[in-house]
Amino acid sequence: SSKSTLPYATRAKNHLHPVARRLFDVAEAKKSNVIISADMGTTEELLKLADQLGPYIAVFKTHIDLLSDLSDSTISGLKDLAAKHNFMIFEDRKFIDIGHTVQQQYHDGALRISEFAHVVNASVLAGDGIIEALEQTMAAPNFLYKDERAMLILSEMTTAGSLATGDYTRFCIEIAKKHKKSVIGFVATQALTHFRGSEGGEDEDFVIFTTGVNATTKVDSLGQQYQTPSSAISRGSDFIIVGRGIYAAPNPVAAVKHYQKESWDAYLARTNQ
Ligand code: 6AU
Repeated sequence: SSKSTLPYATRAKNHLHPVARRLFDVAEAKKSNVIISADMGTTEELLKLADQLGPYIAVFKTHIDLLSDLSDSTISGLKDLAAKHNFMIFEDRKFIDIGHTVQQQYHDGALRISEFAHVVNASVLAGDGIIEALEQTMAAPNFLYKDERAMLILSEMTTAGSLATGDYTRFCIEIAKKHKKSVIGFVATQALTHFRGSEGGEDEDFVIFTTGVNATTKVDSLGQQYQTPSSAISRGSDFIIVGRGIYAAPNPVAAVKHYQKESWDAYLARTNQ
């Protein structure tokens, strides 16, 4: 974001979207800009991780369809832990279908995403109809979580050979600018301010979530590519997303504290605090 040199507290005060304000408030309150990517296979493992790491993270990221035993207790357990530890929930569903289908995938359905996820992400491969469809559901008069839901556009990907680059990414920025009622930012590897025309007005402040972050590893065996926490933050990321770097570490709590410190220090340096 072009606002990346400002403290989260300032951005929280000025942001037009309540979900972005809350994200920045949580980050300040917990001194954490870490998102755990909780790619667990069972409810027990998922909730255990949320309880263990909850104090050190700003956001808990789920792939809810990885769970072999998704039930009411998964959803209620997650919501209870989010309240207990003051973290937000990001369902990494990567919506990509036609508007009519994504509305059904988002709201109700087997995964009940709208009930638990403050933030979701969407691909705009099919154009901006997908954003309009999700925005319509989020803003519906009878929607229970109005003003508590938002989305990110998946504007770059971390895998080798990704096609989400250049003009595609620029198109994502254009769409985000047109949908500030529901789009609060991007999943991207860096701030997107190097794109011409990306600098918006005074009121524009896109939040950057950056995945592909690992303090010690460069790649995995399936095309994933990593940068370090301090590299991500210094390139303009606002929140780092870490999966295996934390949950697969010998001691996940020690690991999350390490990532929290490295990325918070990088944020303080970037904002001259
Ligand atoms: O840290 P890892 O590699 O264990 O996990 C990275 C997590 C996974 C991916 O599905 C997700 O981040 N991800 C995404 C997201 C968040 O949208 C986009 C992307 O380009 N690369 C990526 O790894 O849960």
